[in-house]
Amino acid sequence: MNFQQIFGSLPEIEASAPGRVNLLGEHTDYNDGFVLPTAIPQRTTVQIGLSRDRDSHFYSENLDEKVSISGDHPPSSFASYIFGCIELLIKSGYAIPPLNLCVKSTVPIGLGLSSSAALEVATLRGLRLLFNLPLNDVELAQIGQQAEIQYAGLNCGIMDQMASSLADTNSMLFLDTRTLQRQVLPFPEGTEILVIDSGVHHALAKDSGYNQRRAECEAAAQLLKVKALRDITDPHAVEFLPEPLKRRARHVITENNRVLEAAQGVSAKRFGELMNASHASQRDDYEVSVVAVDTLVAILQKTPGVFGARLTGGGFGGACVALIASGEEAIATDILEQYNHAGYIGRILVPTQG
Ligand code: GAF
Repeated sequence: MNFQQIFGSLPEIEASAPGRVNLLGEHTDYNDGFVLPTAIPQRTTVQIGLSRDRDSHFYSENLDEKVSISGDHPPSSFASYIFGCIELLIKSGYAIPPLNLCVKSTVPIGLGLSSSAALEVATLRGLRLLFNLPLNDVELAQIGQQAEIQYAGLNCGIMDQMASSLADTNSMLFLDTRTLQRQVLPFPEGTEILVIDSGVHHALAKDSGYNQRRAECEAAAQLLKVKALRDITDPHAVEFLPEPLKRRARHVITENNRVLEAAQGVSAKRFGELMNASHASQRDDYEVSVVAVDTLVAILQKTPGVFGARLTGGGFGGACVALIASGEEAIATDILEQYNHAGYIGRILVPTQG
């Protein structure tokens, strides 16, 4: 079903935003640190029109689910992200009337590729267009992040919304999440990215280990007497912390250092080494990987043509990103076969198939 079939009229506007894959800098954004994502070709599209009654109605083509909102009662599921964006705009003083909104997406859900940020940014772009709102791309990202925190319960950083709002698929967005200063950087020479779904999906919000990791980082920063872990650059400075805070803090510090090194413009070989080290740190110090993902990453890392590979996104399952030699995408078939022999079913997400 499309907008017209669901709402009986044509939409006034359409807007879209991409998912992202993070190449380096995991779990650093809520520590005021550095990240290096790029946009992926998969996008979320929203179509919006004015509601004919006093309620807003949101329809997801992917889920074939319609949610109606009366008053300011918060919904759950996909509608919470849209509702959150609209509520935050209303609270900022913008007059947003009841709406009909239809969403469809090619960004896979629960794989660490920012399906929720793509929905937030697409929604906010649509509302900016429809109501001529004086908001820039950074402000859109900030509102999207708040929608996620306040209405979806994930105490996230700002990487995903900034990447969805500002990144493109041809370059990396080097972002300082404290100052929001950013630089568009080329991929290492002679490389492209490969993203593979591990087949193990996650749900990050609310009760997952994600919010717990963030709380552990904040506790570590407090014991280290700094505003955020970004303010520590020497991993030895955390030796006195109790476990697991020591390992959590060590991951964040070494991960920030890896992003800063990569952003200097290193060779493909060195970039790959930094990705491999990032995976080990996520697995051993931050404990956000799972066996299936470790298996896929190990296969990727020993495949000729792959410079480096790691878990990407929030973790606890999801997708793996690899930096590979340009033109070598065919290696993915063999990688999937090996992964299959190990008992899992993977799927190539980037480059997009067909
Ligand atoms: C999720 C969050 F939404 C981001 O803010 C970031 O913390 C990421 O996990 C981990 O790097 O995608």
